[in-house]
Amino acid sequence: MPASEAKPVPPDFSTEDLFDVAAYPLNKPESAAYKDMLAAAVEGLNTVNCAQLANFVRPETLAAMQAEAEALAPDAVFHEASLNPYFSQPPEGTPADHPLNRFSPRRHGMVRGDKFARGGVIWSVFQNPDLCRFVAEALGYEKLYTYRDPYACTNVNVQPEGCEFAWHFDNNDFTVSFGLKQTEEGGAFEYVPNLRSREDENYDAVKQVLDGDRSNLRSLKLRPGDLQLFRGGYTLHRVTAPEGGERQSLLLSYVTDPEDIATSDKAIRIWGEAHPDHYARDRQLAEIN
Ligand SMILES: O=C(O)CCC(=O)C(=O)O
Ligand SMILES: [Fe+2]
Repeated sequence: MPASEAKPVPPDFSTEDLFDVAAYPLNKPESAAYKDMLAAAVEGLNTVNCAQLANFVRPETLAAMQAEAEALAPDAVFHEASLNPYFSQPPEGTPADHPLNRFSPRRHGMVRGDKFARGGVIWSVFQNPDLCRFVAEALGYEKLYTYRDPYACTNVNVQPEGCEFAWHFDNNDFTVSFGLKQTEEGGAFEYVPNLRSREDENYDAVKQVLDGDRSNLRSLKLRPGDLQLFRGGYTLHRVTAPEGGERQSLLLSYVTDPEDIATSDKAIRIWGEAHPDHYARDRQLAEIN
């Protein structure tokens, strides 16, 4: 259907408004089709720590999400740093070619969670209870809650042309992302599943990947409207530099503890400032301790 004939997204943004429920029946959790969708996601997560659900968002909704993200991208907080895959500092005496000593530049922007209009589509996607339940079921959690941190709850990651998001392991257990904007060349999500475990850092294998070994590497392109569930804690991954434009992804954060929120120190480290809710958290923690 040409864009001019696209139906406008109704203002209440139900599950049916937001997502392609014919292909992904989020609204019918008792149906066989839902169970098939869930089984496919669980299979991806259990085998390669990643599940991609292509064209998850309805086209009209995607256009509205892209417009919101595009309008807010100039407000993104830009981060520029030289980081190793662990976001750590190596102990003294670490050999130069050791993964702990392999620093790469990273430059990207993050649109803060409080910037999104509460009646808008991006916020509605984040707050959608059917999506939250599906994410929890796919990742094997009894229940997840939308993260209440005012800045880190949901973000648009803006990756400028030519800027690689270099090899790393995530600090959080999992990420939920939607593609918003993609370039023809570059901007690929590359990952090597199960490279380290709780017991073994497996530095030799990490080093081989950093040195260019692509033998167990998987590469996917997160296209606008795709949903991706990813366990990044044990999966070395990167996003290659977008060519000929910028890449944007929407990151949604869910937590197991509904009270969870960053302290003011952490917020300032990430965002350059803190919100009154972060200071309230500091006071709450001081009372507990
Ligand atoms: O933009 C993405 O698809 C994910 C980037 C990433 O790896 C991260 O935010 O840790
Ligand atoms: Fe990551």
